[in-house]
Amino acid sequence: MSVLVEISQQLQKGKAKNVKILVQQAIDEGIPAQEILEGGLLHGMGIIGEKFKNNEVFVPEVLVAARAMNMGAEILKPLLAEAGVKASGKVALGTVKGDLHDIGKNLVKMMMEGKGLEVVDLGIDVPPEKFVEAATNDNCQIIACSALLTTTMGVMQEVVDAAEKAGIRDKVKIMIGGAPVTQAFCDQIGADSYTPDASTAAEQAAKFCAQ
Ligand code: B1M
Repeated sequence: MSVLVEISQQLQKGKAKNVKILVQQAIDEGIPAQEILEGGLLHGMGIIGEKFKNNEVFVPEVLVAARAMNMGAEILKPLLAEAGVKASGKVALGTVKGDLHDIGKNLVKMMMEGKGLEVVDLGIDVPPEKFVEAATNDNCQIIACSALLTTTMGVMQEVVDAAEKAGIRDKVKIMIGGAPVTQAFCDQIGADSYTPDASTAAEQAAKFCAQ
């Protein structure tokens, strides 16, 4: 059995320790970090997601799988950091109010830091005013919002409105993403960028900061 299949299987079982060992093994075997992330960790998380949807697994199982995912990704962090010219800039990043999903947000953080950007991680369940406050106090060029629920996507509109109200809308770029988010939604709420995955988000953030 390939090590990537094993990573996926152990992640689905929530065996964080084994996932860490296997991720290290995959690195030692010379498998590229991006491949370990996609073919091992995200593959396993995808299967858990399907089972969750079909009521074959429940919140506790998903939580332990999520923990294993985060621990495995942490080992990949230095390797996912890209070589080459580094960007410089500051991003206020968080998962929007009402939403507790943080795996995608953590990946976005990892990729952005890999590009050399400084990330102010506001965590999960972040109200619109907190994004604006952080962007103002920490001089961030970008506000980056993640949402995984159709019921919390709307908070992104509130972030755009809060930035307008605080008079900082022309000073910050607002980036949005997460599974239910689309380009059409981005256009609709007047955000500056929708990106479908963490590495594209990091590339776009670096471009914004270079402007
Ligand atoms: Co939740 N959950 N969950 N969950 N959960 C989903 C999202 C769901 C699709 C499952 C399903 O039914 N199929 C569904 C949402 C349905 C909907 O709204 N349409 C759902 C639900 C319903 C719920 C609860 C309501 C369940 C309940 O309690 N009955 C509840 C809500 C809690 C809350 O937030 N208030 C809930 C709870 C949970 C757990 C706590 C158990 C756990 C989260 C643990 C954690 O995050 N620490 C959890 C998980 C893990 C999932 C699934 C299984 C996996 C999500 C994930 O981490 N994927 C998910 C099913 C699925 O997605 N297939 C599901 C891996 C991650 C890397 O992908 O976050 O999409 P993702 O990030 C991607 C891109 O979207 C993008 O980059 C990443 C890839 O590179 N991206 C950005 C993300 N943010 C970005 C920002 C950007 C740019 C790109 O720019 C700023």
